[in-house]
Amino acid sequence: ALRGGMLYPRESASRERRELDGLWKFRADFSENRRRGFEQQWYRTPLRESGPTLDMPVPSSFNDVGQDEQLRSFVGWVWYEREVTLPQRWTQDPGTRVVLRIGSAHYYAIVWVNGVHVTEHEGGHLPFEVDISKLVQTGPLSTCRITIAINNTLTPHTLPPGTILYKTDTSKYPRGYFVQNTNFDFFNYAGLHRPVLLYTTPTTYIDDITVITDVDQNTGLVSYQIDVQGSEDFQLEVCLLDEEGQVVARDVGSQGLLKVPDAHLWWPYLMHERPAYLYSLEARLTAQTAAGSVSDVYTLPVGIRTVAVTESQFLINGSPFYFHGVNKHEDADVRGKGFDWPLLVKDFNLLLWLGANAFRTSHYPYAEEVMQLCDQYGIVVIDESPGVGIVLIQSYNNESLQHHLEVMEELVCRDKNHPAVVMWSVANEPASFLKPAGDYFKTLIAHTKALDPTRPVTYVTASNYELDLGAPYVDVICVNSYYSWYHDPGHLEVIQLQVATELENWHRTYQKPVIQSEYGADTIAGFHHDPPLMYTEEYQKSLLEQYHLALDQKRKDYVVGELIWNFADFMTNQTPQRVMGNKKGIFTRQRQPKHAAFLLRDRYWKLANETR
Ligand code: BDP
Repeated sequence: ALRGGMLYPRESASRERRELDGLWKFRADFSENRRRGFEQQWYRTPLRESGPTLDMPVPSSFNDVGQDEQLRSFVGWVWYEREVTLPQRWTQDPGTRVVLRIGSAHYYAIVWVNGVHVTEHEGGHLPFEVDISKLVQTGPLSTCRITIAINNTLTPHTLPPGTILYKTDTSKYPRGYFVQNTNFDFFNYAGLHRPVLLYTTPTTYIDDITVITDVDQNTGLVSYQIDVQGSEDFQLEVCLLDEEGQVVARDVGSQGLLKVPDAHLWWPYLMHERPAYLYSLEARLTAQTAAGSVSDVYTLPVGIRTVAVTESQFLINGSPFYFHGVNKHEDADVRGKGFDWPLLVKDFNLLLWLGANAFRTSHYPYAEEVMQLCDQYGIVVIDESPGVGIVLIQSYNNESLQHHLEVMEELVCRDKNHPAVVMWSVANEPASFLKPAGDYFKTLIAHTKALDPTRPVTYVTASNYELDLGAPYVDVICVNSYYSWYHDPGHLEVIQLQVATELENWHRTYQKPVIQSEYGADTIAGFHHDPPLMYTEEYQKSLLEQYHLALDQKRKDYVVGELIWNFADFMTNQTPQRVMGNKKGIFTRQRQPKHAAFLLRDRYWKLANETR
């Protein structure tokens, strides 16, 4: 649960940051009940004192860096530890606040500093942080030991949900044997997936900033609200700077409205000759404290744009926007879901090469650094929660709902200021035909809209349009379908009719814009056959072509987007349906194009030129 804001830690005249990426000490707790680490209090002394440790890179999943299959598929508690020496100005100055921030830890995390429990967090895809000043500012020590225990177990009430299946037949399985089941196909990678860092602020500090933008004729309107912690007696000065560094508007106080005449709007990639224009909102806090005057400075990138939805259109800055892009995963060889700069830049270069103007963060929030690049490049984002695989009736109870509401709070808090984010998706392919789904999604969507009244909310459905109980509450209908793959496999000739009928049914029933939010075919790079057969590059290409013919019939009316499943091949659980992962990528897992990538590239650039 959230206490306060979740501003991205940026350096400024008043703030420093210290990355803790690199090698950490690591141990998986293989004891039968997985609780030896707690019984023996592995956090009290250095981890090596209670047994052997491995070197573990951070950020990375722990699963694929080693040679041990037991560790690759481990379910339970793993322990990370790292020592850090802090500069004196952090440990000696009582006016400095030292914060430990963990970009993500999948799934449940407990954190100790020098053996003292400091925080816990549930959920694998959102950051959490804790003020550790008191611990590092007592005593002569300038070194501190950070211990993080992480449990990747998924239950019907986690997000995403899962089930632990105990296999009790001792003629077939060893005593205590269990497996983790999930209702999504991507591999449940775990560990410290995103940067871990320490940063400082003054003890009176800017805790949160919320920006909402609007446009009136040629004037950009930026209304802001700033939350301050640590003192009641303060002044705030706010400036908005353009890309040349010129101040274009200023105001004072915790709330205000900045007016920018002749504003450069934030436009999506390919929609304007100057897309993704970002202003900088510079907030300066001055406070009077017992120790004298303190100041804190924080700079937030701001894109001025509007988002709106009609019965048949998705509007950005009042112009119809057509999503032509991809669904992604955070996934790569060796590092699993670990954040990686070269991979991130490669993926963005591929998106630009494709002419993709959008993606959905299927099926969980992505790293903050990803969202920042979307703002900078003008790539539009449907920001999805980890609500994937909600199919069990138990997952519709109050415990699950409460957690889902909290996750939406954390997600909106983290991503609310990104101009690239144009819509929230609260779930993917839930069993939305189950009776409790109606109330569940009604509450969840209303809550999300209360948290952020400025963006539309959706979830992605694969239910039948007549049976879907949540669809009345969404702003945009997002539909996944796998015609000629899971349905009528091998029969490309039925796609056009089935896609056109389905899109039409959804729109006629709900009078809302529709996005084809997934479609695709598993394709093993290098497999060829003509006429096309399933799993060949020719089949993927033909399947896409058939979908495109149907989409072209409807996109002038109410279809507002198409997102291919998937950008790249990705790792899955081992099942008889998957050959070393899901192969529906238009790029391989190593980010090399299959034939279909060239087809999509032609199409996306053509679509871009039509709407420009
Ligand atoms: C869809 C899911 C997606 C899967 C895909 C598939 O939304 O996560 O990877 O099917 O089976 O239903 O390829």
